[in-house]
Amino acid sequence: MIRVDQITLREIRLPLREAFRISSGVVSERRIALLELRDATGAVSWSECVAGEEPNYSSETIDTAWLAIEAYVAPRVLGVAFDAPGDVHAALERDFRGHQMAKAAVEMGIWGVAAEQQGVPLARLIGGVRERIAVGISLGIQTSPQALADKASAAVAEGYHKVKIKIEPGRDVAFVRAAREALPSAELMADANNAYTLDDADLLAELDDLDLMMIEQPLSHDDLVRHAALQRRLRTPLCLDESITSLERAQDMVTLGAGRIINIKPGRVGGFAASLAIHDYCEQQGIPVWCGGMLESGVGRAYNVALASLSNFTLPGDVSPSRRYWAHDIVTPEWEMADDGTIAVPLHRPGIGVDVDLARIDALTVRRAVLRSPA
Ligand code: OSB
Ligand code: MG
Repeated sequence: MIRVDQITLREIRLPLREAFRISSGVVSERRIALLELRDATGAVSWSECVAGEEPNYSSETIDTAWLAIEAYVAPRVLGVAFDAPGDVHAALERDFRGHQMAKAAVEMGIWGVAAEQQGVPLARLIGGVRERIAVGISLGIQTSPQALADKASAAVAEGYHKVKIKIEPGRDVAFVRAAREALPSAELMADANNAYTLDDADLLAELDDLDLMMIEQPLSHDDLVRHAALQRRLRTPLCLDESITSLERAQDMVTLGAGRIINIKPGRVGGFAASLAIHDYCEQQGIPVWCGGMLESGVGRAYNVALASLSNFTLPGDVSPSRRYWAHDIVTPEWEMADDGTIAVPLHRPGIGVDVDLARIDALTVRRAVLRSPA
């Protein structure tokens, strides 16, 4: 049984070490919503909302998520006894459309609290089987093909198992080709964040010659049908990110042939229960999955690392170590990548596996709200 009685919401501002540019926008400082959840037994866990400042990835932003959590999500869980954390997702979906990132922040936090309460590592609670996870890097759009090739080469030298290259019209084939020429045998992929249409199929087909692991979400953020048409034209597997917002959309992808790989971001699908369901479905269907990232702080990263320890996460995730993003992370220990390009799943302690640096978080906090169960 689990009953959360208090959620403290905070917004912090955390500057990225370098600006991150994708086809739909650029971010240089993350505005991050953090949640501190406390249950009736006194167990505490932290979670993170991955919504960005602008609605360029999905319709959610940190500001819509803040409102949704305060007004709609928290009231559905505060003071409510759930048999298990896996029951929260259904309670948040009933007559409540959208706001997946807001829901996920609370739902995942409840998984974190459950792990604390039961005295088990989060990865064990959800059935993780790996002790270490393979790490990939996501490189933002660079100013020139050479700059990209240099960054990609440095990443491979550091041990990264996969290099994801952000592309957009005008910065695509020549850029990816430069990386491929610099790294003939590296695992490379491209991510377009919806920057193309089916009219660009000939251009995207040129990427087929560059031996990519996959091309991620080239077409519209909510599209499946056109991706299916494009997949029929390409040898390279398509991977869907933005379009997969639920188990049902994953099933639709398979039914339509809209892609052959899924990037699971728990924030995008409403949390861990939906992530687990998509993972299990994909495993049955022979669809590999990997864990995507949303430039999370060390708190959100803890959940991604736990998720990526499940058996069908067979491809390297966008789960870079803390120092890739931040001068100083907000957790101790920081997330570190070993020379072999892996991160250890924290299995030696209960909960999410890291401590938050509360003094630092207090210093970074720009707003705060304490939400409690009705008396
Ligand atoms: O499309 O995967 C994406 C970051 C923000 C929004 C969308 C995406 C990304 C990334 C970052 O690729 C991956 C990471 O967190 O390292
Ligand atoms: Mg993506």
